Amino acid sequence: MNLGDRLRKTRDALAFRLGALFGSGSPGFEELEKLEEALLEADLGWKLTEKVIRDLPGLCSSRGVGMREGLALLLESMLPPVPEECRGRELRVIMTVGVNGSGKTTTVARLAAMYRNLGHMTMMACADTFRAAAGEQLALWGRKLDIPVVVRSEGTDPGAVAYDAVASARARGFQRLILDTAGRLPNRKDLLDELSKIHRVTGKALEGAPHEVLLVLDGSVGQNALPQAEGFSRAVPVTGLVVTKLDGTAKGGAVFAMAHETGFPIRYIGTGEGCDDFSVFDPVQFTRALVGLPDQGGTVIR
Ligand SMILES: Nc1nc2c(ncn2[C@@H]2O[C@H](COP(=O)(O)OP(=O)(O)OP(=O)(O)O)[C@@H](O)[C@H]2O)c(=O)[nH]1
Ligand SMILES: [Mg+2]
Repeated sequence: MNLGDRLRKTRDALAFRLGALFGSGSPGFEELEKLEEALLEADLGWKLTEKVIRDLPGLCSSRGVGMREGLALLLESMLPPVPEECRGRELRVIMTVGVNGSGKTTTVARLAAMYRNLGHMTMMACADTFRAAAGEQLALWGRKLDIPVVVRSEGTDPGAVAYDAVASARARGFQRLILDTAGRLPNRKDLLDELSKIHRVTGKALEGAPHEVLLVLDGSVGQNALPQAEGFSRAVPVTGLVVTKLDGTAKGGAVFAMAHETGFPIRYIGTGEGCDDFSVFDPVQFTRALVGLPDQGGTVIR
């Protein structure tokens, strides 16, 4: 299944509905009105939708492209650049944060599998000692993927788990440690303080760690992602976003609003429940898939 198919719901809402509009040449008033409606429905948000409607006609004529190409170019330009994946062999710690059920644990397993497949010695650690069965959930992924997992009993201080996991990864020569944390609401000061502490303690175990803090967002929350990003970045220095569950929503346009408004690059996307339903985010590929343009020479336009 290609990316366009996995993003089917949003793609259909945007591209399929607009199939008739996407002719060649500059869009007229009526076409723009219908486009506006479709973009709002895909949860692009008012601000970005307005920008598209304002800039699209000019862009189409100055670049000599059709509406579909022009829309792809405009949407791409709203995404912050994605940093290169670090290929270094020294230990890097990656921490996931987010609200309850956003897909953190699944993301930890997927990232661990990705790094292992890139040839890095990888381990996972469960700093969610709050939710019953959180450790078992990660341990299950560990057995399935054959990747070691650090798990401590429920109620253990999550900072202590993080510290021990980093110390153990260092001592055993691991190159990637992916840290899972408990789900929490971004308006709970006590829980955000706990997160700050996990972050701080990790840095004590290894200078510069965690090297990445990934905020995991459920793609279907749409515009509500913005207060989450604000809340979490008050507690920890978020370095990027992971947007999950994009298979189950027609609101994939929110991805652009999330990235544009927060300024955080989108690093990975989840498009299903399996370990493989996960991609490194590629702004061009994603945008083209959403508006129904072929990825590389294929025929996707509908
Ligand atoms: N359809 C779909 N489901 C997903 C995706 N990512 C995660 N899920 C599902 O979402 C549910 C919650 O995922 P978890 O990874 O346990 O979420 P979490 O953030 O760790 O949850 P807490 O630890 O309780 O806060 C599980 O049923 C996952 O299978 C995705 O990209 N698409
Ligand atoms: Mg979890």
